[in-house]
Amino acid sequence: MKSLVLLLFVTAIHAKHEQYSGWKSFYVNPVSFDQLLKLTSKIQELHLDFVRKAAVNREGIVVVEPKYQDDFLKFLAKEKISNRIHSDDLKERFDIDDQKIEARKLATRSINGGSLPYDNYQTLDVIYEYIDKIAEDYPEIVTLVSSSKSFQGRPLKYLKISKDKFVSNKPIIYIDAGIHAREWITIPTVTYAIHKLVENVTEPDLLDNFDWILFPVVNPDGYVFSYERDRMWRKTRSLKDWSITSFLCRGVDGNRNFNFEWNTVGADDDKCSPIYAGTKPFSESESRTVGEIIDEHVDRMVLFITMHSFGSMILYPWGNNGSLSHNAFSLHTVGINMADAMNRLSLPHFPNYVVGNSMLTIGYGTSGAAEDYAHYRGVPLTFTFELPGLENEDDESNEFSEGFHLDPIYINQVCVETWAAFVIGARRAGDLFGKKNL
Ligand code: 0X9
Ligand code: ZN
Repeated sequence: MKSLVLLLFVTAIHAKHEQYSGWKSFYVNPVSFDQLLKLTSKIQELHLDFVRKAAVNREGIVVVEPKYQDDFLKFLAKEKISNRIHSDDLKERFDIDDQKIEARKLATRSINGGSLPYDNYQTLDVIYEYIDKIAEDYPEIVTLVSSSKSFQGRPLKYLKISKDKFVSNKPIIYIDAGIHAREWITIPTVTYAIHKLVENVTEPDLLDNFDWILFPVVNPDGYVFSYERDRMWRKTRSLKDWSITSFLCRGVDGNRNFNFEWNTVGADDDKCSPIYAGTKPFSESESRTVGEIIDEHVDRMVLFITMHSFGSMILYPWGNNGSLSHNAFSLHTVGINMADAMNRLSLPHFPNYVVGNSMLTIGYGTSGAAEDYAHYRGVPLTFTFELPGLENEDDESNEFSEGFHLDPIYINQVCVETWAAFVIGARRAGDLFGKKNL
């Protein structure tokens, strides 16, 4: 029976990811600023997707559709930009990833029913059922908020977790995930944090001393689209007008849409770009909802973390120009505390976390980002986490499992180590800024 199910599944998934048949991804390594500029403008010209952005002497990964592959390789040869193949066929890669999710489902079914949101990459329905159930089962401490909607009308659900319904003046910790649709590994880390705060409490001080806002799927439309239709989808799914380009190129990069230095650097005016900033700041209800939470709670919010992947990094402001905020010392030391906590629990083949200014650490500037907006509004500690991706695994079938599709067998590991970072981050934030509103 099991093998029949698997056979049916394998047949079904072969029809999936068809649009990526023949697509390849390449490592590219510019060694001078001139090469980097030329590479960036070529990528913009062809509307290619930088899966990982290159910097001078830092290898990036670019996805190239079949019709541009010759052109792109000729360009790299002409400019003498060193490169090597990363994945030979994206569709094949994604099919293997799907099989891993299914295998994980089978493996976890007998243990926990196979539908825990922090045990596998689950459908939005499974994740939302979990959020609803937690709110239902723990009404004393959990309040579900779902008043705003995504572009396609899905509720944007977040949980307020508090021992006294947010009435006292406790410092607030905010954590979100899934603003970038394809960064699936981010979502389990936040549902796991909910589990640890409510269902399996091992650090009771965290609820005694803080109120929490946990928003596991900021961009549900994008998540569903990347789950069902296009694994590489990053943006929201909004339509700007009724023009053909609007239909062909939907969505806005949620992390370019915040009202901080909006659309000034590392963002694009072009609707078809993966880093399109939108028509105006907060044009997207998804980023606007995050902005509203920040604005409403800024007086008490001491720690703001937005989860992304990948690269094993903890980033802090300012991401638009690499300058440091007045609070850089605290940002850096708390960042190091969190990275240490994760590195200590990490697996030998996981990269170590690095901590630093967003722009200087990722090697490119970006504007309109959540982390910068929250800090600009007055939250003292704001971070972007780039969760781990594995690149150099010996197992050949894993060559593309880095990045957005970390093998589901590692989800639990990432959740556990990330939770350790949240714990120390919260406690340090409490020590440093817990009295800011009193
Ligand atoms: O580019 C981004 O939005 C983030 N990286 S990702 O690969 N997940 O897309 C990093 C944003 C950090 N930027 C600022 N804080 N400005
Ligand atoms: Zn991201």
